[in-house]
Amino acid sequence: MLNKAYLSILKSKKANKKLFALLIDPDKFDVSVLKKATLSKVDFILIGGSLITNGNFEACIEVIKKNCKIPLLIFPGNELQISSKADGILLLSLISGRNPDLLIGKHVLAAPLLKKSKLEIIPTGYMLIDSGKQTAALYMSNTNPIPYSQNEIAMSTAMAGEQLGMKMIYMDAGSGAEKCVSANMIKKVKSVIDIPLIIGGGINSVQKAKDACKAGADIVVVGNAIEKDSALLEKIVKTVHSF
Ligand code: 1GP
Repeated sequence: MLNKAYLSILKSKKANKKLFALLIDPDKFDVSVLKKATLSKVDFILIGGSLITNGNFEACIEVIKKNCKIPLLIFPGNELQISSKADGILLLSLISGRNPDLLIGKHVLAAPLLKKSKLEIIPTGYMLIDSGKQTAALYMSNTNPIPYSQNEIAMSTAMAGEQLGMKMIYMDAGSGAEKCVSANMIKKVKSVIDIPLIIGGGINSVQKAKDACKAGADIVVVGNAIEKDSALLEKIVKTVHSF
């Protein structure tokens, strides 16, 4: 297990270079996005979903690996979403919630498989932030999110994640969120951790990507908005990279 992806993230963070990750939901995968992702210089592709119904996770990974060279990291919705064909996995522990299965239970089930795989494992403290509506991630995880304006709770949770040895913190308002994680919360969390900070959920415009970067995101994740309008991809990546 090499730390290639994580080392490149650390290197970018040190150089103050923001990164962009495109989230692909296997249920809504359109192969044409891969060419656009390569041309736009997307830094990472994340693959996964809270619930996959039609899409074939494994087949989707094969198609991505065959058609582009962008590092592919699994963003697992559950323990079934593991494949050695990807480059790595964000090993998420849902530290904003109090569901033991998502803090450690599923990890125990997945551990032997992960051990056998050659996947780069990046332990990631995953925090769901309230966005004003019930998201798939919230419902499926059976947890409460951190309230939208409770910056202190978010700060303490992120600090605890870092102290527990997580390599990154991912603050997520949930796919298609109406309200993104607030700039204020991003700024506050950023001020108390040294590990890379990933921000996602509801980023559907250049301005929102800019706001997340300005507030302190090291990596910006967009999924939904690109599924709806792939022309946005180039503009958002350019904005993130120009920071
Ligand atoms: C969801 O953070 C990701 O877990 C991306 O959210 O699909 O709203 O871009 P969007």
